[in-house]
Amino acid sequence: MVENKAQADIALIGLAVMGQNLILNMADHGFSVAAYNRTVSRLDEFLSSAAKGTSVIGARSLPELVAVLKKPRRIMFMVKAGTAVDELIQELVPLLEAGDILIDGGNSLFTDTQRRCAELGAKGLLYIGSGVSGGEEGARRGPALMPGGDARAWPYIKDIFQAIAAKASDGEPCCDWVGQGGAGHYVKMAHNGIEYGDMQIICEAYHLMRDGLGMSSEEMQQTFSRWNSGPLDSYLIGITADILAVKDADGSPLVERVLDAAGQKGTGKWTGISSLDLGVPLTLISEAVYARYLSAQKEERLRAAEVLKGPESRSEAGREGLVTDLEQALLAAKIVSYAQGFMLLREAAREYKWELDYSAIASIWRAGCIIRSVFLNKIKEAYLSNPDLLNLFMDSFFRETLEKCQPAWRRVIVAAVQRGIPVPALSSALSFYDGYRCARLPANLLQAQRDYFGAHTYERVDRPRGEFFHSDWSNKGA
Ligand code: 2AM
Repeated sequence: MVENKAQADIALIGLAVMGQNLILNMADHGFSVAAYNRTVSRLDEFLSSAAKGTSVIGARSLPELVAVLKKPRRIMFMVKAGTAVDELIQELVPLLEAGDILIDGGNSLFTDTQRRCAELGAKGLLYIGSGVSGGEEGARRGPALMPGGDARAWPYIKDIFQAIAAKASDGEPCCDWVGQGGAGHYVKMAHNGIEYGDMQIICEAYHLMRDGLGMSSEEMQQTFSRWNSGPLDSYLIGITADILAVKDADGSPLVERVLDAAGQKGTGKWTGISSLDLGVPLTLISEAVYARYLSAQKEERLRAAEVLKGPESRSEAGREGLVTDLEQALLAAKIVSYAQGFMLLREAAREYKWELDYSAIASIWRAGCIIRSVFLNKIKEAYLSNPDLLNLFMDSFFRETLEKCQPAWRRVIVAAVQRGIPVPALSSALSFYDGYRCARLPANLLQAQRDYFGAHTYERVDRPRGEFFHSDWSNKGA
């Protein structure tokens, strides 16, 4: 029987796997955690299995949970994003007092977090929306944490959060204060968008190797393993090598038995929507989302495959060179993806008045989360040496890497196009790079077209910006 005395450092609501693992992680670090779940049987099961023998305190009602907490109360929840969060908050609010802290660790849409932060702030409650990345394993052994919201709460949760977070190779915790309002959830959303992009370019490389170059799973497995000890060294390259090594019961590669129709939970889509809202050309991540949609149209593709013709996809000509080129193409596209991702963050910071520390964000992502990689050290360094960096492309390391990789990158795109193998992310990244470095794009013609049919006016290259002209374009040559 739990005595009615405040003893727990923090409460955690929502005992699905992520919630359970975060509790065990906190307990490992010496924090006293009170656990609650709407369906009480889940709590009992947790207390008698995974949490058995730990200091975890079970609470069977929200009043009981609130009563065992030290003040100011710290209550974290890992429940389904959306209305469940609002319902839970509604139930909790009458039980709390000014200064208490609520932390949403789910994948909430950042605009929801903005709204909740403001609403609860008006009631004197401190609201935090925190990105939690790293899946079940991360939650248990050390996730990357991206807390944002009411900054007054940060000193009260910093110790717990930084203790349970993953540690980067230099020992720094992968958790730091991100910014006001929905900044933490926004940065987590962008992380997930980048994750979509990283996964897509890896899949495109695999597609080209498998169908274009006729490589076996063993050969591809060895290739990814090799790449994992170079500049592409990352969690996602590593698990790709692992996946390619797994055999089905009959000894054939299991991955080839997996249906090629991708699922998603929506964070990549949110990232794309935000980029459209903010006017940021986030082409690689958006292509990655569209590639998932196209994959999901399996039945339609099967019918199309029977009638729509393309070139012979398999040609082993220049195979070894192309595999070497692919590594550089992946690296270049990855630079574009992160450059775009940070462009998005910069625009969001401007729009929502957040003071984002880009070096700290790259630092948080270095371990614990799905996009962890050695590459992020370079981004951290780039923003550390120049916090006002206009674009990652402008940093000498990334600029020189792109310069070095681009002949190989172009050869890969040519090889894919000639074989009719889709590489939407790898190729749109190259188009973006070529567009970004283009001093004179064809938008002059576009403006003329707009002025032609809609009298939308245009500016002139030989006059100051802000002066607008209209011409009678239909009066040919006159
Ligand atoms: P449950 O076990 O009672 O369903 C993931 O779905 C987690 O979110 C589960 O712990 C689930 O609790 C919890 N959850 C979903 N909707 C909820 C709500 N409206 N209030 C509280 N917890 C909720």
